Amino acid sequence: MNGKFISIEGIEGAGKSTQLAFIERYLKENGKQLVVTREPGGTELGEQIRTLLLTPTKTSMAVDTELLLMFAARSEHVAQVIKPALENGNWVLSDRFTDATFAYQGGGRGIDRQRIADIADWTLHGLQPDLTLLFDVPVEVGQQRVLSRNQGVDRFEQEKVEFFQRIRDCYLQRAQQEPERIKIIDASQSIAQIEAQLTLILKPLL
Ligand code: Z5A
Repeated sequence: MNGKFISIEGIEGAGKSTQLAFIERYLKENGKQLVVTREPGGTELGEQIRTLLLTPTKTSMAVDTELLLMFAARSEHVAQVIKPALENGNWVLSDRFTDATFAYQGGGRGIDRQRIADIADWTLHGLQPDLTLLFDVPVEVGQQRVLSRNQGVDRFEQEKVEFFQRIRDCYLQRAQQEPERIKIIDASQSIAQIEAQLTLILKPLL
């Protein structure tokens, strides 16, 4: 595998989608063959699972169902998209990967981290990003940005501030535990300042 695998993470409204376009442009301008993808999703089946996961429902979804659906979509994503791309020497840029499961289903929903790690070992066989860009903003800032976007809210966006606070804490804790892989971006800054931070991190990888 010669290509690099980059994931981007953060709470809602952190600016991942906005900066994904910048990262894509930057890497392509620097000659990288890049596959841009997302989770949950990235494959036909994965996008169907995404709809199940994000569509608000009248009854609540059991937390284990949510966890297993995330990994079902990811398993398909790895087999159909990520592994083949890396094996062909391409780079992969994924809007979210397994850190999101530790943050949302672990931190947010309270599922035991070891259980998540066990499923990750079973389904991913050690695959993890070479680099994870963690877009970090205070929860209130992220929520304000989502509100000002003026779109409908998905099943996760219906959750309370405390849920997102636990997710942010979990992401930051993981970044502390794995500082070589997970780089924190101060995403409360302006778009231009964030692009400058990203360039500093990405340049040495080229
Ligand atoms: N999920 C999970 O639970 N477990 C898992 O394992 C995985 C996922 C893989 C997928 O949603 C949901 O699935 C997610 C976690 C869960 N749920 N939540 N919440 P997603 O990743 O597709 O969507 P999202 O996280 O909700 O993304 P988002 O709301 O689109 O946020 P974003 O991409 O980080 O933000 P954005 O769209 O780039 O920016 C939001 C607005 O702010 C927009 O109007 C921008 O113009 C504006 N913006 C962006 N940057 C700035 C700056 N720097 N200043 C000012 N304004 C800005």
